[in-house]
Amino acid sequence: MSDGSLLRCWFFSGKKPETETPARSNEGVIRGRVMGEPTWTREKLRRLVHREIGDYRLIVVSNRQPYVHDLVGGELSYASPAGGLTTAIDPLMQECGGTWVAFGGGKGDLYAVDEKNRIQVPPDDPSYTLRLVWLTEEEQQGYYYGFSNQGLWPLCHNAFIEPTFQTSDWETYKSVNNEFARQVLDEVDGRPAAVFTQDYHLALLPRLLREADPNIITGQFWHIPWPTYEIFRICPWGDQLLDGLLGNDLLGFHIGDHCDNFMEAASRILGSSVHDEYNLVYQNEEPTLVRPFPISVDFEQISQESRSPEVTEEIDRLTEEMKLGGMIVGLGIDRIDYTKGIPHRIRAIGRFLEKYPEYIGKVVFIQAGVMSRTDIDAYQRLSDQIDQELNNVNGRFAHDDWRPIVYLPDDLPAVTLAALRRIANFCVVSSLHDGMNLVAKEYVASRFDEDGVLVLSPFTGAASELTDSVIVNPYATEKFADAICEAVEMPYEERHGRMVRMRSVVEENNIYLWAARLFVDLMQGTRRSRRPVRSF
Ligand code: GDG
Repeated sequence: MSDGSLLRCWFFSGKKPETETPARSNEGVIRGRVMGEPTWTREKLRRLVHREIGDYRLIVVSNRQPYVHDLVGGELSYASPAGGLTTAIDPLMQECGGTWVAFGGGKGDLYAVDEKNRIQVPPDDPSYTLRLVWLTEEEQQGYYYGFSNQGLWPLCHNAFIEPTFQTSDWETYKSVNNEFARQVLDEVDGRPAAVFTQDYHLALLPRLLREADPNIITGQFWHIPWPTYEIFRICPWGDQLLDGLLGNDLLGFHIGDHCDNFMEAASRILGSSVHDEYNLVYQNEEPTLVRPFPISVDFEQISQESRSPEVTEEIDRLTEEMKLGGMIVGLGIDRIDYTKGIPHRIRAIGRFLEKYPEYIGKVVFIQAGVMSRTDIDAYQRLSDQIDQELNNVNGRFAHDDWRPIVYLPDDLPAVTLAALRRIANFCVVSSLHDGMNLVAKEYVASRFDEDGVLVLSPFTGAASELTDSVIVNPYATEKFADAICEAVEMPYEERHGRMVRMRSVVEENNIYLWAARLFVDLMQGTRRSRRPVRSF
């Protein structure tokens, strides 16, 4: 069976569990698995891409670049920004080659690129081209901080932060999307190309590309949820966003609910024809295939790195410095964002200690996470709120040199994050709403020892797959406190059984399977179906 036909055998319902504590079974996720087939690897993906891509060039476009250059004292250095997008797409590009077009936001970027604004990356072992787009301060404010992150981000997440829609931000968003289109078209240069756009910053790009060059194959992955029609319709320019996205041959979301919400919005706002048995939306008589592709992590790499001597040394260092010896350790790792439910988590830990005082002095919760979007008021308010909740819980329970919660709001190196994942007896992901959440999958992938408990919000895409986690509503503080207690007290046999099953899910549904499914649908499904169809 060829890789392509094997992929088409896959079916992923993508539906969220209907109850808070779904049946502990992975059947829905691993349905379609062909027993005995090896899991997807970089090498297998590379072969698939080379076979499918033919003469087409692969171009990835995103706001954020995977390697940001800094300039300190005349010295250039680089770092990979924290965030799910880089984690997911960089390994894919490393295998496939091609060009990644992104905003050059680093202080050292201008010095790192050549005269065509290109640089080969990864810096220590180059395998693909990064082409940078320059934006003025004003453009960044309007397009990134404004329309994308104060409009679309809260619009798409049920976190009860009101979206703000400013006409000037929208105008800037449009002009920046045009600038990205100009740069991508320059990169394509009339040759056959498949352009794979990432996320909500570039919703207008596919339509602009299709209008300029109808031969370009266009695909996009929307990394965040798509809201219900009732919520989406408050966006004053929703029709234009939908039309922009329907310039794609293929549009991917993490789960089926988000696809359904998108198709409903297209039908009710634009009057597009929706053929939902085939997940097709027709706009201007041209089809867009709308499908769930649950994103994942490089299971094998994370699992391997987790066993490395560097990680073991780091575990020793952290255990000594943070006095973790003999403690039950809990862990949270997040980009500090109001969608991640961090204050809710801290409150639940406080309630857990109140309800189960026998754990005072015995449990330490480490909250790691990098600050993001600090220029936006809602993020500053979140930071204050986290400080308040922390002071409250630590103030009430700390004694001698023990504190229940240790907060590390830094961009921690990968080795430290890996060590924390191995130290942690349990990991808490309490998002109020999250497209997928890679932290949950990274925790599972790290636990080669097949131990550890994942406490997971049902409002993450990951909850559809990781049904062996302890699933708990982050708003239900009482139940959340009990879930923490359940994680702390879970017997080894049960922890082990659950972790083995979750590892098998993440190992199967890894980042390479995600990329392979997307790629096959992009190159085969859509190229053939790009025929005008009048009506159903
Ligand atoms: C969006 C969607 C979707 C976290 N703190 C540090 C750090 N991280 C890394 C984690 C993980 C990544 O950042 C966060 O990924 P998430 O998936 O949790 O979240 P978003 O950034 O919101 O990503 C999300 C994702 O896109 C992919 O489609 O899953 O739903 O919102 O890899 O480990 N990394 C470093 N230092 C930190 O302090 N280096």
